[in-house]
Amino acid sequence: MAPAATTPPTAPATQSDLLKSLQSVNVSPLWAQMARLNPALPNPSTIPFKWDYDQIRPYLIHAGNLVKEEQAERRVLMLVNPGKNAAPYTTDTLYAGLQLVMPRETAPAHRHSAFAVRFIIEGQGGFTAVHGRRVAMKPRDVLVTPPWNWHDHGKKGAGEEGGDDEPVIWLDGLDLPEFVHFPVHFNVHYDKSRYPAEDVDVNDSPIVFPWDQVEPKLAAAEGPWAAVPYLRKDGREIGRTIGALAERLDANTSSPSIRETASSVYHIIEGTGHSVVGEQTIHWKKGDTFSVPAWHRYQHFADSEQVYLYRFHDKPMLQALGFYRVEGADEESFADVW
Ligand code: GTQ
Repeated sequence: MAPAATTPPTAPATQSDLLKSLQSVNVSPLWAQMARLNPALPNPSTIPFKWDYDQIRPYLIHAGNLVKEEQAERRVLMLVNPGKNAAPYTTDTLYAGLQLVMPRETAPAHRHSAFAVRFIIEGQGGFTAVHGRRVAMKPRDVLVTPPWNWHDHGKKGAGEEGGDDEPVIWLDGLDLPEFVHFPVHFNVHYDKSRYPAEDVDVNDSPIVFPWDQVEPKLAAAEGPWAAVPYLRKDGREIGRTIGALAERLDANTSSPSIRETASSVYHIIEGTGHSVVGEQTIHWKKGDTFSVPAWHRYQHFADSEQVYLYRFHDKPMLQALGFYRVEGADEESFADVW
């Protein structure tokens, strides 16, 4: 059958008539939204912000008493950036949360597309089992959970070797905001709370980055500021989306000032000081966590004692996509990130 003849539109007399008629054929003029879609500068919605550990910790403990781990699946207080006012945004591309496991609990086994990197803040006798290999979670160590690996977390109680009555608390870093754009996230529950696992020494595990190996590297590095990346044995970043570093900043010194398209979440391992992030000055101390949105110039300043910082960022993802830029560099390059 021949297609039905369409009535040719009458020519609109004005731009405003044109705009009105475009809706009827489900198109929209780019020229009306060019500045929004092709902005002159990166324009993240999140803001520089600090989460105060001493303020948040009591609520985490209350949650530990009121919300059972099986009920929660993961007992986490998510660090919600006030610029977005919604999870999972700690920066526009990074999610952070404070996770708590009580003695003798199990955060049940699951696996998902998202990548996780965890910095252990406090507590003895914590452990995580990743795809059948159980490793200890010691304060200041960093552990990763690669995508699609079964994982459950636990904590030994009083009377168990290495356990006590205190909780274990760590900072989770995940690439959850990416799955808002790529709605391809799967989370599968294992049919038992623990995936069968054997104990593995942290020094023999590719997913653990013990602090006692990182600290000597920071000490050996020259200068008042040093950064040591967490890398896999073959030199690759810990994740395809997320990378992480430990930084040392000597007393009364400052880090280089940088403005880049990567965003970061910083956590204070040790010491006090402040950071200038964009227009804001953020004062911090041990346990605090703060956000550095994309294209906000940032620099850290130590008070009168040495500082250790932990940082995770989205640079691997931006570099893979060709979106990484630092202000003042690569101005003349031709398609080198293509
Ligand atoms: O430990 O598996 O903070 O799945 C958010 C989602 C932690 C985890 C989070 C998760 C986990």
